[in-house]
Amino acid sequence: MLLPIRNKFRSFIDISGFWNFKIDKRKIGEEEKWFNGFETETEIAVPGSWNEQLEELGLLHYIGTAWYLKKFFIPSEFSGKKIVLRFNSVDYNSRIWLNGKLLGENTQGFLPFEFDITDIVKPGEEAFLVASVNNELSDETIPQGITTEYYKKENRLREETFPPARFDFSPFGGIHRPVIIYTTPDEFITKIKVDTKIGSDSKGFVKISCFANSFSADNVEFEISDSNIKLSKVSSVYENSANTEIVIDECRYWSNKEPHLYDLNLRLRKGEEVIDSYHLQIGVREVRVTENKFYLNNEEVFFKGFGKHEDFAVIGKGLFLPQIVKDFELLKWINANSFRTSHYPYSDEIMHYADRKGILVIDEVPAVSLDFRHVNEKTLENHKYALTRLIERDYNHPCVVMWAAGNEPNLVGEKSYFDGRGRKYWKEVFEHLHSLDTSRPATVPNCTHAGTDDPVFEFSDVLSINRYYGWYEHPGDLEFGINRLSDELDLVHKKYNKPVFMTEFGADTIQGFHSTSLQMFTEEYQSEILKRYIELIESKDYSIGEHVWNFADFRTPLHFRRVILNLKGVFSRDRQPKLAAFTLKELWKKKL
Ligand code: BDP
Repeated sequence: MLLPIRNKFRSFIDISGFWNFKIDKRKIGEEEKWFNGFETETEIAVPGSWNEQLEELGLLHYIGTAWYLKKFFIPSEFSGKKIVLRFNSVDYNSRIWLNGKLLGENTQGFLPFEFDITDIVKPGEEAFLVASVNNELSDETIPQGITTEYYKKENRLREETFPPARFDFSPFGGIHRPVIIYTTPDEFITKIKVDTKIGSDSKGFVKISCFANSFSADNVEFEISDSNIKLSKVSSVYENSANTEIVIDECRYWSNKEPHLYDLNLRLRKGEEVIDSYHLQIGVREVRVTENKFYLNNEEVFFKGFGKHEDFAVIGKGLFLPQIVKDFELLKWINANSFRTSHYPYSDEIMHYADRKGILVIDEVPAVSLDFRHVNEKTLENHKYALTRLIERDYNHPCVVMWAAGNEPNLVGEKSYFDGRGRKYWKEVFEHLHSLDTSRPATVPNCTHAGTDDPVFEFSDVLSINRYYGWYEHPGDLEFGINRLSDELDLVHKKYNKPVFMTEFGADTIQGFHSTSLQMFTEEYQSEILKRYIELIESKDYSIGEHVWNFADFRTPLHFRRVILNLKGVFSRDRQPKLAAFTLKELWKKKL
């Protein structure tokens, strides 16, 4: 599934904007055939979550179904082309109708999905699109859901949040990324896969596979260029694909220090006649891990940065371009070089921006806090499918240097995780992941409950550790917390002989709270805890990185532990720095 682009053969329109909107608490919409149109006075902006936009209608914590309707015009120029409807992401489940006809459904949030609508619409005429969107989660979905009943059954009443969630971010609902109508020629390029390696004498090796749904194309012309070079090769199409390898002498490798991108142009041809073309930017680079280091192009990398969220006031999880610019400027300002897409795939726009700005990304699938009492075959199947879809979308991004196949399994310490179920599960997940990509390492951040015997460590290439000693455990007792962590890191490295990455640590902090002694929630406490963790992490020669939790404050479900937001941000939700931001800026100036 390639990103829609405009060129001689392809075009698109973006139908984001105001859409008609109607809540369906009783789930009567399908029965009453709302897909043929419905009356409402409410409008909603797409992209954007419904929660904060329509808080005044009682939707701040709404879990359920809502309907969207948009009338739009299919441009006359789309005539004679194949026409595709693409949602860049809808959270979490959706069913889509066009002109009253059911196109299908999608159950993978945070990822794009499409429908061929050529036979349903007429260029030069209006069409109407209806989506029923539902943000309920279950044992089988990725991420998993939870209900009030479970808290009771599991005797965890004080952990119950509103709305119930297995994870610590608001389960916002809505059409979160743009909705696009795009065209391709009848015979067209469907998929491109780029693999790069670096060689001796500054050589760069670029292997490219081009897939096409073409019965009559003869060959593909592959062209790599930048302001200095232009290299091209032609390969025959055989069984709908063509492959080549292009060697770049004096190659400018992509790295966080110099994120050089080459233009890759592909031309699908009948003889000499071009029938479709596609352009993308690629970076030539290679990553690998040893037992205690992470290398990018044979140079050691130490990761400094954050776990983030897609979260902002009013727009919720909706795509908001100014925020991307701001966040990347702040990453640069604070001397960070990386982030993790905790706890789900981020927008295409963010991934491309990271390619251009040289920010290293750990790309995470939304398998957050899996509870193994409730994991079943279907959960595993959905998990693998989410990985397939993520890797398909992001494979060609040079910024993606590692996959996170999940986050904090066994968060609540269920015993069943250790009875062989956890091991069997992760074995399958990692085998699946490596069958899709052998060029990048993979990991799953581990939590305190799963501890140093976490079965996920056996399969992870990097041991990712999330710890909150000095906060959830040993609150206020930094001394004890740091010593405990030090022992644990040594133990885990010794046991598995793999590099260690501290993927989460932090403290909730209320902007403007200060004290002369170390008190939780003050800006001084956050600053101190981060400093002490960083000193410890950097004292270990097997450490490859430190990601502070979190980049910015973000909205969570209601719970007495949370003052509306998770306040572990180094920046506030509106991106103002707390004291710790200056501490990190100073500390990160020094390292590598
Ligand atoms: C970790 C989770 C993260 C939470 C964080 C916290 O990975 O999603 O937001 O704790 O509690 O367990 O702040």
